[in-house]
Amino acid sequence: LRKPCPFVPPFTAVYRKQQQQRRPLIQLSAVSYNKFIHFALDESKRRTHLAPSPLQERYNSMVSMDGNAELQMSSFKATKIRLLRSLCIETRTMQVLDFAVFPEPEFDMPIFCANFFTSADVNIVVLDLNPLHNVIIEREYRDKYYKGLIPLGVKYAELLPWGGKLTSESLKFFSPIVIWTRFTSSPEKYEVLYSAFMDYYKAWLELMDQAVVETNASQIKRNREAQHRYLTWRAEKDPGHGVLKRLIGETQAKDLLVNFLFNGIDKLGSKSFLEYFPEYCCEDGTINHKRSIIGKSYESRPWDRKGEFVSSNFES
Ligand code: BLA
Repeated sequence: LRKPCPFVPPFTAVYRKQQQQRRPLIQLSAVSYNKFIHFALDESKRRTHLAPSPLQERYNSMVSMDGNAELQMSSFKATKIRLLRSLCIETRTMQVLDFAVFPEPEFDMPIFCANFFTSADVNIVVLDLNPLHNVIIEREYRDKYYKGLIPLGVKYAELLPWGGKLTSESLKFFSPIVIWTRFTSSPEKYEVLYSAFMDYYKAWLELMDQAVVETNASQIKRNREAQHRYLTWRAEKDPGHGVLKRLIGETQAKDLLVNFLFNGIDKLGSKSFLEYFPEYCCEDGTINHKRSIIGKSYESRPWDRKGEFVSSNFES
């Protein structure tokens, strides 16, 4: 296996030398998402006790079928955290981060979500505190978690502009402060992304600190079902599925999605994908393989600077 590209941060002597000599930087070598994971783990450990997840034993590192990619996985749990897990993929031409934190069902706080895909010419980024409940309809829920974070969202919406049309169904899983963006690699963008990641993660940890345990059984049930629906959606329709399939084959990709990345599908609920999303049902009763039934929409950011959903932007 080829060693992963060494990370060359902008403050190192190597980086400065490259700049001075005006040699073109191989942009990908400047991108490593390990630094993001280290930050998140260190910061989490300052706030809570992270215990290893039982998943760690089975999901730690893998090499792709062609031997060119390394997949690194880690997972933890904590008092309020059902599962904190990360997947980092490094190849000569691609870097991927999939980092998420799922709360225990006794808490209705958002799910932390960082999905970054970097290839030689493009970065595809989703960074969000994915709401557990519908923020377009449930204003109370929206205000509870996002009201204080709108200025943070506005700041980064300017630095990392809206990435254009996307699978319409995805928007229901996003919050008013979602960062959905695409850009070509540069050290500057990488630093902006790192600072956004740090700020969003610190904001999420703050929500975790303040989250009060729910004791009402029907509310807990509602939280559990909402998280189950989210996991069911992502395990079936995640845009990363194709890449994972190419790297490790369909069987292992499906295993990784269902049992590691979106772990909990078999424990948090029993409803099927088609029960949650019946519009995906084909005539023969199977799941439509299309990623989207509605199609792509939302050319521009459908949330205004006050965090209000601007539905007039909807075009399907
Ligand atoms: C593209 N990834 C995308 C897009 C989104 C996301 C919105 C744009 C395409 C689209 O409209 O769907 C991410 N979508 C999300 C997230 C949620 C969602 C986070 O609904 C959460 C609810 N992306 C990854 C991983 C890989 C990856 C792990 O997160 C690879 C292993 C790859 N994402 C990837 C690729 C594309 C993409 C290759 C472009 C191809 C495509 O558009 O399908």
